[in-house]
Amino acid sequence: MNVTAYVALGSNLDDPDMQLQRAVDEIDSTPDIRVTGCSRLYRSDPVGPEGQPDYCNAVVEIETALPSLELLDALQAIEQQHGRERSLRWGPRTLDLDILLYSNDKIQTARLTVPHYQMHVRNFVLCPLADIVPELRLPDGQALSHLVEENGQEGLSVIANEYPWI
Ligand code: ROI
Repeated sequence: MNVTAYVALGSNLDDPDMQLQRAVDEIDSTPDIRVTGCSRLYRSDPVGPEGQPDYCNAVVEIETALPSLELLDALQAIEQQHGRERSLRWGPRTLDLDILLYSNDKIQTARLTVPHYQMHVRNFVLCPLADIVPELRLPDGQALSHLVEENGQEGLSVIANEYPWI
């Protein structure tokens, strides 16, 4: 277990709190991945097409022995188990697992971009990440605390403090 990474969780279908709670347990049960930190649980206004339900969002810190693309495979397998269908761009989803950061790496491949390409403008990712590592700097040197301040808290509320959330 030699790499620290951060994974964002999001859901707005089929009991979102439960989707996220189960996903954390499944990530922790995956061989070569251990969950080492967990944010508070948030409710957030949907970004993207209007008329979809509110989201639940959270972030976990993991330690992993998996290379980044194998980690992506493992997370996508968990998404599939939750009935995730990749149909509508920015549409509602039962479970979204995004690799935000993988060590201090910058990764640019067809399947994976790390840091996540929109994390610096999404408060529903930045705030939960700051619950776990408030002092973090992104690979480009930007302070997470600065990004949190810049993006504010609009549309975001805490619905549970400690994991297990429900
Ligand atoms: N909006 C919110 N609030 N939370 C999400 O996790 C989320 N995920 C997405 C899109 C559709 C962009 N909007 C979201 O993928």
